[in-house]
Amino acid sequence: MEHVVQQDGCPRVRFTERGAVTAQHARRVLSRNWTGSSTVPSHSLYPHQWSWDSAFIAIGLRHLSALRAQRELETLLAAQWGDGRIPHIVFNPAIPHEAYFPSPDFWRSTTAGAAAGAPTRTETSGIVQPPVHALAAWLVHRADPGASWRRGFLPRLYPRLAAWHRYLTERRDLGGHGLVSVIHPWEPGMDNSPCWDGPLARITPAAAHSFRRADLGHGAAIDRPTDLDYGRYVRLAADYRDRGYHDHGQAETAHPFAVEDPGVNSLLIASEHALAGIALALGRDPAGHLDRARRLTEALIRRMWHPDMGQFLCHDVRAGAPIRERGVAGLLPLIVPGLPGDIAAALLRTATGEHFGLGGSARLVPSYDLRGPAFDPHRYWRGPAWFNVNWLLERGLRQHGHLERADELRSAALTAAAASGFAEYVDPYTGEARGTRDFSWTAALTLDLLAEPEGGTHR
Ligand code: 2M8
Repeated sequence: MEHVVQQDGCPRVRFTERGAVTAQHARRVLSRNWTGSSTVPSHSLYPHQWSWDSAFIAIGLRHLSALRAQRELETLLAAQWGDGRIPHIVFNPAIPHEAYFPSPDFWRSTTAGAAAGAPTRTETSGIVQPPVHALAAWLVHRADPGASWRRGFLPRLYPRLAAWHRYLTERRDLGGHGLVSVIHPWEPGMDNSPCWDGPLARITPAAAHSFRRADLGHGAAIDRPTDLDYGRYVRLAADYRDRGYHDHGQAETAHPFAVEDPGVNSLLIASEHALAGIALALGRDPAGHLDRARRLTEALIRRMWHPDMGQFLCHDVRAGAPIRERGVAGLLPLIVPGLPGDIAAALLRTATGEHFGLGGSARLVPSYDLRGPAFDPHRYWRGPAWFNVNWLLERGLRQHGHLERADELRSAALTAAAASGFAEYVDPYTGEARGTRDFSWTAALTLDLLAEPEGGTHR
């Protein structure tokens, strides 16, 4: 039997009976986390708007309300800086500063970011997160093209998304190889991944007494980054702020932490393809976007594909060497349209092998190598399985024709999301909930997976 979830006159989405119960729970989470113009990842741990969270949230919201999904992205993009960057946090002025660290008085975007074109009336952070936004905008549009055209959604978003991609490719090619670099471990979204341990070891941490963490008031210390990690995060962000959030470009960069990450670059490529779709829908020539996607894909393979490891590796720009750690970001190029079939097949072998356990020892794909020396099934991005990552892998597997694997992963993700109370992340072996609960992207991507026809090729 099928159930229909409908809101705000939006498209009718059909869920199976079992799915309908989960969908109702997910919808309730998203309603509670909605602030009127955007969605918080979690009221307790992350009480503002986050950049890539909002993109994933919009992808799920499109099944409930096209209007809310559009507004989610529009609110984020309204805080875009003049230089094109989309800040990783847009602060809600109604939330007290003590609720989250680092708060607006740390980032001081309206003053320190003035030369880079930070908004004058909205407080934001000054770093960025992975560019999932054009992909999200395209999926939101396609869920209800009528509602999108009526509100002029694509014509308004397109120039902003194009400027965002230009910022990344022109200002952030710090290695000079045609790829985007991240300059802070918060930028790739996988904050304390063991992949950053090497490059971070060169950073002198800020003194422990110079800042006060707010996260430990809401989350278990063993699930979170350490104080030493935080000291280094603070040092990097404060130094960037004190340089006016200026990006120097190319290898002689002043950035002490500069890493090319396969996750960030793959998401940019997928989003560049989405931007080509948007351009075409607007009657524009998509060639520039397709060309950029092709060049990025070539650079990604040339610079980060390691056949001996069967996966992509991060590249430490400052050290001039690959980072030989198996982070899950190294599997995310599966999301790249047109990735050569032999590379996609090798990625699948690695995903299903001893390091990531897909369809074997692990319930969901972990954030880091199950066999790695730093693996910890509970600590944040050092092992736990995350729902956005598993959603991306599911989509990538489907895209490359591995439909059975995709169906298995989809089913495992739905079971774990519902059983964990839409946890932020889970133990990859047991599915035990870790981090915060009622987490927005877990709920949103659950809705998206539920809306997908079993055995289908795309959503
Ligand atoms: C986590 O990161 C923030 C800093 O941006 C934090 O630890 O306070 C990460 O999981 C990141 O990927 C996510 O976007 C953010 C909000 O959910 O939380």
